[in-house]
Amino acid sequence: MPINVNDPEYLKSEKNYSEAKNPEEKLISLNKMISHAPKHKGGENLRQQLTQRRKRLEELIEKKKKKGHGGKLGIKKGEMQAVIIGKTNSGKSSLLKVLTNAYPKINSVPFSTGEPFLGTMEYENSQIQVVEIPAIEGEKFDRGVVHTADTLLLIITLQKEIEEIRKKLPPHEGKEIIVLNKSDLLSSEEKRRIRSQMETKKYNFEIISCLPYIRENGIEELKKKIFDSFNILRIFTKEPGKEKSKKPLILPSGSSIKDVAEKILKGLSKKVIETKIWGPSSKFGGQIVGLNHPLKDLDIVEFKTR
Ligand SMILES: Nc1nc2c(ncn2[C@@H]2O[C@H](COP(=O)(O)OP(=O)(O)O)[C@@H](O)[C@H]2O)c(=O)[nH]1
Ligand SMILES: [Mg+2]
Repeated sequence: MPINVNDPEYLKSEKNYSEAKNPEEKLISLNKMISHAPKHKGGENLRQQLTQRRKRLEELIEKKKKKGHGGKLGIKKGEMQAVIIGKTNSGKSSLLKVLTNAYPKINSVPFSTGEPFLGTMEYENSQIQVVEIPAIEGEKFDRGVVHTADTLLLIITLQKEIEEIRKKLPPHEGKEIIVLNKSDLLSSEEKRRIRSQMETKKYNFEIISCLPYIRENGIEELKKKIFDSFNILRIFTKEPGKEKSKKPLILPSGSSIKDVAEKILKGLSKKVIETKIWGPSSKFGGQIVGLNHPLKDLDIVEFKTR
């Protein structure tokens, strides 16, 4: 019996899955479908079908790689990726530069960005990948990167550009953040008016300037919005009697102890005999919990294995 799923996130991913142009894009949407599939007993069949489909897709991608075609030289997607999308001269390269360690070309020649540029934004102990892609009006606008990104930064200088950009976007899973750039060219009165209009429209937005020496340029606020948009958990692990790991594991929100175990013990969560937890999801430090215990951001997990 097929069951009826009405989770909006699931339906959105299902639609994106059917519209995806290649196996790599399909896999990303399928993974989202799996994470939003009903967890109860009635959804068991569906979950099984989806994971079987995932296995076939992964095999297909593997085969394609071996044959050596389809492996379009490009960017290996990190766990948290934001893509900068906008018109020519809106300040895409400048934004990449202020957010990350990248040194893209910056000038006012139209369509100067012909290839994607990549930078890493360090934020709260995590690395976030930021990609600048060619302008939306040009031929090199890269729909593939937009389709798979976790977060879309729509960079504009005028509010009407929001709809112009949205019209050109392929189906995507990522959340949108609207970034109004060049605010240094606006008076405080104009800024206040724009802010209140964007608030009325319930946009997720930030008003910024990429110029150096502008005070209250909105960049720190934007970094926080980007980080918050990923919906992830940072989980530290430790071995009995030792310090916690320096770098956290990154897991989707809603993950449980079992997901951590699968990730670090490579599918051997059956080996775990006892789990202790410290941090936001624990009642007290060192609490013993089961594999289904739901995690919170910045938890520390210790496994005793056989
Ligand atoms: N006044 C002002 N100019 C900016 C700002 N950000 C970028 N620019 C200028 O806009 C032009 C285009 O910038 P660029 O980053 O190359 O835009 P791109 O074509 O979207 O990559 C350059 O002359 C930048 O110096 C800003 O916040 N304020
Ligand atoms: Mg550029």
